[in-house]
Amino acid sequence: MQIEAVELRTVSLQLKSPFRTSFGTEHVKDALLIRVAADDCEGWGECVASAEPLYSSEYLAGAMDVMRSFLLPILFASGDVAAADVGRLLAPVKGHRMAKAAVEMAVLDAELRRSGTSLARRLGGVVDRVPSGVSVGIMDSVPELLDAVGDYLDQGYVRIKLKIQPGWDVDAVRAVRERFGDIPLQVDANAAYRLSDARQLCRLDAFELLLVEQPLAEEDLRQHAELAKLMTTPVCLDESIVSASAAADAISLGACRVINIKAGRVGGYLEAVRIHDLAVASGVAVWCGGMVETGLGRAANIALASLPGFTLPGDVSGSDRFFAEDLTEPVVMRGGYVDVPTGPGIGATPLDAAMKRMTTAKSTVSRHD
Ligand code: OSB
Ligand code: MG
Repeated sequence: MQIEAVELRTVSLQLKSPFRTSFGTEHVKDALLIRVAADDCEGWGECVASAEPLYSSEYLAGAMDVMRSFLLPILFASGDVAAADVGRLLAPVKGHRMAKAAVEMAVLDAELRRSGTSLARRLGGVVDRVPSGVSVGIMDSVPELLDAVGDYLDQGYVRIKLKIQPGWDVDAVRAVRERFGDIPLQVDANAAYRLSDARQLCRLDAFELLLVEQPLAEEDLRQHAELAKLMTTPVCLDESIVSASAAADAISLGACRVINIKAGRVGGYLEAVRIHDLAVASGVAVWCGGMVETGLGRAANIALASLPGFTLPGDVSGSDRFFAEDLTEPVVMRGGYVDVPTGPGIGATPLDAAMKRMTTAKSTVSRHD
């Protein structure tokens, strides 16, 4: 397709409750959305960069700038563009994978809407619903945590992930195990530990967790491999896996037995599928991560999670896990599952009224600007 115009839009969604991780506390979700328009189709992308560069080096205003200054001019100059070409066309620009992923997602959505194909079908999905896990933030107290976990279990979530950090780890996990027994349980440290904390991390081995996610820093592949030798709990990587190449390195180093795949972090849904394929071929389990996406990114993540290698429940919760109101029809979790969208493209579209209310800024870049 020949892209004629691109709309960049920031939206702000109120969170139902603050979401606290080892790197900060979010009260609102600020997202960057991109809409590409060609003469016979349009498509939506969502950029997972946060307002501040605390999870990774990318951040929302930076993503918007790199799109406007570098990524979109390349697409406009490229004439007829297919989604499968976007990664290669944007490769001369180093890094900025979250921005690139959003651009590719929008082109992919447009292409699939035009052909009437769902994203799940295009990526190779094999199921029509996927099990739904929930990520539970750090709380002020253990009783508060137990209330939150109890509520999610009552709603039907099939797997609980606890955010941890030094000072909020073994006691929190023990309390959840004692209250709720043998539930599928895992933890996510968002790089809050160092290899010298190995003794404390090994204390988690007593609780038969499914995995410990990203205990050490993004760059510390070798140190994750050292830690993995010391722990019986499987080490899972999130932040460290920025590409299929990084995944191949991590696997061959023995740095992880499990990978959290987030399309935004790795430069797009097509690279996400390559990591899935590589992991399956290597006997590494994968699951679909989340970045508190709106209904757009949430729908696309569920499509990705329908591929056969996603053998562990993902952070693919219902919209109401985070938002009282989403900007699309909400993703609904029922009986522990969310349905894989079947409509053309990502299978979700913004609702005009909600979108209008939630928009904080909007601009358009055209081929002829
Ligand atoms: O590390 O998985 C993470 C949310 C924002 C940034 C990083 C992470 C998260 C989550 C997933 O834990 C939350 C979700 O979208 O369900
Ligand atoms: Mg994580």
